[in-house]
Amino acid sequence: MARYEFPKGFWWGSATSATQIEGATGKKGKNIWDYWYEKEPYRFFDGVGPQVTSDFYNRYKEDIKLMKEIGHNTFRFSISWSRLILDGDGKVDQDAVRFYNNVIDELLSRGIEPFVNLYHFDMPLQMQKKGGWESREVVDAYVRYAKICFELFGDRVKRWITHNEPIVPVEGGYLYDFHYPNVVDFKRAIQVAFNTMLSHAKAVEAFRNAGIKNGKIGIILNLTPSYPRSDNPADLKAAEIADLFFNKSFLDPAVKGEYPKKLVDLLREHNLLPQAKDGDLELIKKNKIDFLGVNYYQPRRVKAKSCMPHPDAPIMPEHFFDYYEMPGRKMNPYRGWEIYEKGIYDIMVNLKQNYGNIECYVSENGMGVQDEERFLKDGMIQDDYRIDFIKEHLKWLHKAIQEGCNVKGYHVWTFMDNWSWINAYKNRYGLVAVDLKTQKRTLKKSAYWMKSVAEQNGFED
Ligand code: BGP
Repeated sequence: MARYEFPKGFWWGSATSATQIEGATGKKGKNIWDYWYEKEPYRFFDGVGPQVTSDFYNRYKEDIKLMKEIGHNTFRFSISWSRLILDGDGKVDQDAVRFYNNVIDELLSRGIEPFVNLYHFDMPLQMQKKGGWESREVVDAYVRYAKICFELFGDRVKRWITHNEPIVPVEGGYLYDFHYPNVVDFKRAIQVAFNTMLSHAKAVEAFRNAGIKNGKIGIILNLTPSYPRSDNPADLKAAEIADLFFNKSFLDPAVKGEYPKKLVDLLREHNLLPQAKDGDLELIKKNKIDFLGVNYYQPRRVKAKSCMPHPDAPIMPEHFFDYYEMPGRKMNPYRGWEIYEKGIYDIMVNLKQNYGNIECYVSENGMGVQDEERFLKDGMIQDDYRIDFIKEHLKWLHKAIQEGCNVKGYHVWTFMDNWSWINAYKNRYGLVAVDLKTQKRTLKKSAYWMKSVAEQNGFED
């Protein structure tokens, strides 16, 4: 048996987002999810939309009590932009202010530090109508919203996050058709990515000007490492390009304040560079983050292309590489994602070696499983597979820390079963089960396991 002990003060907790747990109850402006569901409910698993989800809006007290019971010392949630400012750019809604104040105060009263994220895939509908992240006007509205949040909650919230996985709305909304507005256009996708990064840098600047005492600001990125099929130079090149597109495109400007030259050259060569204004790049350069959140679920395996793309097909990132299914890989069949625990270690070592060992933490890691009632025994879901998943990732994380990586904590995705975008409630990720008919919460076996890990600041195995 080995003992895996984590550094003193390690953050143990979980993460979630507004649209996935709150429910669209109370006074709330529509966001793109409310709207898309109204328009195309058949795009969502079993036709379940975002109206009710896990009803956190009404049950936050009970939920926060449970978080404490299972040993959380930190918890990340997001503010819904379209709840706080119904149309995204107008009046601040006082009911929303009360709600978020209550959530923050409740967490603090239980000794759980709130980490607050400003944007988790949930563009207010009125802002999308103005062009979403393609529009500079929307970037400015986001910065105004960020400032309002710093003013309202900055006296108590010390850990701020500008965006969660900003590349996902780019992929989902502008490349691969799994977020509204369902555009397929690489050039527009790149503009969206650039403007999102700009909004991030402007929010960091606003944060510095807000002078929040002891406050830190960061961004959360899904740093999916790109592993080449082989050492063949063609495979290595394919992996390098995938890494530029999907990791360095946000990681480098956020941490180093600069886009990688190779990425800029590649985009220029294909006439894909986004429009920027004078001063944009300086702004990004000046406003680097204090800390980084790393979401990790799966690796990205790539190989050199085997066929030329069809000349009539729109140019896509896959113009430059093919995906590779490694024989023998371990899979989560429900989500269709490979499980590769060592990836979490590789990410951390990369941050240490190439990104100044920036302060970071695992901001999401978890396993979604379908039909979990199958594992119900003695009134509890016996989710040993989830315990194994978390444990094996934690072992690699522990090794990274032993080797000097600056990792401050680990957040599970997620505290309780929640609404997974178009997958709705298909795959359950929670440490706590939610009965969708009654909204009853029941701890799963993994919740007890996480509790003991948090209490002992580690585990034996
Ligand atoms: C991340 C998101 C989360 C969450 C998680 C699980 O990309 O930040 O919002 O949903 O993935 O993925 P999914 O819900 O698609 O199964």
